[in-house]
Amino acid sequence: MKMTFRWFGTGQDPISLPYIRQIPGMTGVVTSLLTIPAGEVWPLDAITAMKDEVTAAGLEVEVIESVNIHEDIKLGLPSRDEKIANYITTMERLKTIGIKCICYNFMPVLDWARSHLYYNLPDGSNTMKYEADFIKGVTVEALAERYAKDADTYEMPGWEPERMKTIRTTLEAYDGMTPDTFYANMKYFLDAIIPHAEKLDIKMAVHPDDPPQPIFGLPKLIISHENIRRYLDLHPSSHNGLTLCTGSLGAKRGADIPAMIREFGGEGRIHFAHVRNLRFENETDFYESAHLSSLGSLDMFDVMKAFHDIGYKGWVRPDHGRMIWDETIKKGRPGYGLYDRALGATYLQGLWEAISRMKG
Ligand SMILES: [Mn+2]
Repeated sequence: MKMTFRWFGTGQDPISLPYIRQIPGMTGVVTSLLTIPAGEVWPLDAITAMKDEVTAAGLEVEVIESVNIHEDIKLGLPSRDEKIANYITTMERLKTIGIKCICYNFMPVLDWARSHLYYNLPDGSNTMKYEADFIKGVTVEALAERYAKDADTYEMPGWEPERMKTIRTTLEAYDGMTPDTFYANMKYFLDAIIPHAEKLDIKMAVHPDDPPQPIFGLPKLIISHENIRRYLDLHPSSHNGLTLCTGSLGAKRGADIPAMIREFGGEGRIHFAHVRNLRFENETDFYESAHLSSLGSLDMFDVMKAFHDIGYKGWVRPDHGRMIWDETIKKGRPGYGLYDRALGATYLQGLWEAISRMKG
């Protein structure tokens, strides 16, 4: 595996590249151009400038998270062809700076959702939390407002004020959409882009829906073993793969994540991994705990063992972390402080080393 760290870009992330480089074992960053709206072609000069900046800091950039898919593609509107063509152009441009993997998601309208961005834990740290009843009782506008207030000057990916202006209409567009239609729209997209991904040798890695249950009446399809199987089968190719996110998939009670790693990873369909823990408070509610197995509901040893057993050579990053050691919003985006993620990265590498050594 290759250990990486998510970085939101200059002006978007208070954590500097030199700090990231000092995390033991860190090989590179996973990044994006947050200011380019979904559906538009990424400017080559901005792509090159990002690459130069990361390289100058002594880090690699091989994975992009994310190149977002325009809503017209998800909805299957006639205008999707133009957006898909733009997507392919962006892929071609990313190839010129050596990008090898693109993480994206097929979540309708909204990216991830949490009830709390800052939930206080007994040790004085705070973390993101999902409380199902809260989400049931809140409007999407009220939640967006809460994020905007809590996240200070940052725009939360997927919850940008610009996107919120038309949120009602977008939500309504999904009224009555059946899973079959949604899968057909996914297939249309994959059939169009995967041949280009193969030609460019860029591994496409879909991120599961987060949380793994319908919210605000929206369909959530990439949430389980069966769904992922169906998605990968829509266009069988080694370049149509998965971002295995333990936190997203693990938020569904009973999910057997090591089994997914062994099956999909064994077929060479896992290209990127987000490895983090979470702790259930009841059947549906959870908070994002520190990475250690003993502090969460997921067994990180079993997860890393499964990756090791399949000979995983792809990219891994620690995922969301708690905010600790006086980390305020000025020091990191919600879930994306420096310290807890750095601790997570070293812990995961410790597990990896132990598993390797024990196998001799
Ligand atoms: Mn994730």
